[in-house]
Amino acid sequence: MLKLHFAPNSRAGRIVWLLEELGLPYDINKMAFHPKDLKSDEHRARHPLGRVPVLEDGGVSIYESGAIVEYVFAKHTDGGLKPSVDAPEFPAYLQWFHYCEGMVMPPVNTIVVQTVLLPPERQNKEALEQAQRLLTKALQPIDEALDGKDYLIGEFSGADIMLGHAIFMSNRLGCVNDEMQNIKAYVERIQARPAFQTAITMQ
Ligand SMILES: N[C@@H](CCC(=O)N[C@@H](CS)C(=O)NCC(=O)O)C(=O)O
Repeated sequence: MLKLHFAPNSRAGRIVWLLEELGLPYDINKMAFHPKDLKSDEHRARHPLGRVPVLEDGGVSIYESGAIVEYVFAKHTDGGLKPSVDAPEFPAYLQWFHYCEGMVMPPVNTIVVQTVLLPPERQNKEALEQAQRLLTKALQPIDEALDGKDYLIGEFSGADIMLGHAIFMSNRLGCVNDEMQNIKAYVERIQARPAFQTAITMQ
């Protein structure tokens, strides 16, 4: 049985969403988003930085949300929610899948640190504003790519589980401006998916 190590309001939600979309059974270890759980010796043995998500599968233990999504597709599905290598959508699938952690999450991380995690006296207005500008720029091409499409490559795919989750987070942080109409509609579409609702309400 797959076992997901989880904390609420984190990237672990991507893996709940994935497993729910695929209808795969799994056990879940719910931890608090707090150093007492995440930085415990027990959890550091699973992830050296004490982060989530981590997935265990028999003798396998794997971290990095994108790697976990690809692992689950390869090991537990017949192709998964991804186009075949020969499909015209395949390059776009790869691009948006990796754009998530590569381009969108770095400024999102800074914004979370500068608004939620640091006490007010240690927050840096310049760092925050720079990250907000960077995120707005990084979201622009996604808004364009979604023009006339329900999901990033047309059909719902693993790229939506990665980048859609990051965009949902960005929107919740108030970083999707009203001109990005395609992204706004995309967030609504994602939020209407039952598997996403299960993931995002899990505590
Ligand atoms: N690139 C990693 C990032 C993992 C990560 O930073 N997870 C955050 C939650 S979203 C975490 O565990 N933070 C706890 C901490 O920094 O102490 C992934 O995609 O899995």
